[in-house]
Formats: sequence, C-alpha cells, structure tokens
Amino acid sequence: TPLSLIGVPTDIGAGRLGAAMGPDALRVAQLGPALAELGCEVRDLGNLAGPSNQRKPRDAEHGDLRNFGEAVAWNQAVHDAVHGELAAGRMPLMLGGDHSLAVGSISAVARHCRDTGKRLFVLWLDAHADFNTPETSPSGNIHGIPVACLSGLGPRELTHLAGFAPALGPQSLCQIGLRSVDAQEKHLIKTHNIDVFDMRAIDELGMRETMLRALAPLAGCDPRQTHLHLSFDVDFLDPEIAPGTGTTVRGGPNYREAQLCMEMIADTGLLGSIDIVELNPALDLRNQTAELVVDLVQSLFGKSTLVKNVQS
Ligand code: DIR
Ligand code: MN
Ligand code: MN
Ligand code: MN
Repeated sequence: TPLSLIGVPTDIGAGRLGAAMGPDALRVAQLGPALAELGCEVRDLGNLAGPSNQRKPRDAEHGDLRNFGEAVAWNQAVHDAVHGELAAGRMPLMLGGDHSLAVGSISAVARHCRDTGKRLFVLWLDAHADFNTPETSPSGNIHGIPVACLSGLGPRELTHLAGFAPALGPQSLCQIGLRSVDAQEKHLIKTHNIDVFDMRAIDELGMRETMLRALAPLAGCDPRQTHLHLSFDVDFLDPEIAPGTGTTVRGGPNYREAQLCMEMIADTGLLGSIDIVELNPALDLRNQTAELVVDLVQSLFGKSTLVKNVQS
C-alpha cells in the first residue's frame, strides 16, 4: 500500500509550545527517504492548514477546554484528509503535532472501517491514558482527552466527527506503556474496561509477552478485513532516549524494548494507519528524538537485521 505523509503542524492541544514543529523535524530526520529505502512507495502531502495557537485559557462556554474551537478546526481537517487517503487505498501517516489530532484521524479510520466492513483495532502507545473528559481534566489541554472523545465522552464537536459515536468501542483499543494516569482517569479506564498494559505489566511480563497479549485479539485476522491503527505518542519512550517531547515521564521503554514493540506490530501485517505525535523539536537535542522515531518507524515497516522467514 502506498504511504501518504500528512503533516499536522499544531500544538493547540498541548500545554507547551513546540509540537507544531514536529512534522518538519521528522522531514529533517529523513522519514520519507527512510521508508522509501525499505521499498515503500511514499508521498509527502505536505502540511495541513489550521488556526494558530493563541494560547487561550480554559473556557467554560467551550467545554471548559483550552483552544477548543481551534482544536475542532484542526480535527476536521485531519478527519477529511485521513478519510480521503484511506478511501483512495493509501495508508495515512500523520506527522504531529500534539495528540489531540488522534480524535480526527481515528474518527476517520472508524468511518472508513464502517464504510468497508472492516474490523478496527487501535494500539495506543503512550505514557498517559489521554482519557480525561473536560470535567475531569486537570489542565484543560485537549491532548489529554482524545481517548475519551473517541469513546463517546466529551463535546459533540469532537465525539461525532465520524458522523456517529462512539468511534471506538472498548474492545477495539489497547493501551501500552502507561505510567502517568490521573486519579479520575483510573476510574474511567476501569469502568470502560480498556485493555491496558502499564509499565508495571511490561516490567513483569517483558515486552515480548506484553505484545503477544496485546496483539492476541488480532491473531489470524485477515488483512482484508482488519485495520490496525497505531497512535504513537513519543512520550511512550523513556526520556533518556527521547527527550524531545513536552510531557516526559521517567521509566518508559528503552531502545531495545521499543524496537521489539515496533517489530511485533510490523509482524501482524495489519497496519493501516499511524499517528506520530508529541514530538517537540524545541525540547530536543540535535533532533535525536526525531531520528530515533524514524529508526523505530523503519522497524514498523519491516526493517529487520536478517532476511525474514517466509510465512506459509
Ligand atoms: C494530563 C497530561 N493527563 C492531562 N496528559 C498528557 O493534562 O490531561 N497527555 N500529557 O499526553
Ligand atoms: Mn503522552
Ligand atoms: Mn500528550
Ligand atoms: Mn498522548
């Protein structure tokens, strides 16, 4: 499947500025050529356009969120772009931008799956659960609420982008790498029965067993009937290897664990769309986090040390 790179240069949903430069940092780190080297057909569609970040305070008239109208505009643009690429038979790869963009991208994927009768499964790699609602959010930052919006909780402008809600059922989502979850998010995760492998689970099971369990619902699925979406928040990674992101939390996966995670996702053969989010070049060291992400995305697209065994 040909790949479409779509830049989403905004930090409208984040607490600090800088993630708007993420798409260009990934281009500087040669994301497109790195994928072309693996034999992928890659088209860089450039950046989507949207409102600038005026750093508005929380607004009770707008869901008690920050930059609400701007986030809706960006997400509508993301939704339309992603839905268009999927309908044209291409794989969209979103270059974020903060994690609020996942509302638009995953809504579009959900709509595409409904159109085509495919089963949707979302893997959410993140230090955070992103499951706050406007009521529970301690910050009002929209990058902390996308999972809730996709689960049908939140302002209608964000829950209904696909034309229906919820975009995602709890059995269609698995979160990996969590280590910073707000008190009320813990209850939401529990009541919604979200499948979560937090850092303790990864410590105890190891990354291999974690991924085997996380991907177990996809075992034996037909790629023509199954769509795997990866939402990859760069703060999933340990800050020692990935300092270039706005809300680092210590104790994340190391380089080898992250590579194995990506390789096992690649092995499913089901990947249909990707968000790469929260890369913040203003906080990075000589673009090392962007370069690491490019390295990991190569693994996601099948880069391996040796020739792989052909599966029958
Ligand atoms: C926090 C931080 N849970 C919030 N969330 C972050 O503001 O809702 N998400 N950093 O990526
Ligand atoms: Mn995060
Ligand atoms: Mn975030
Ligand atoms: Mn996130």
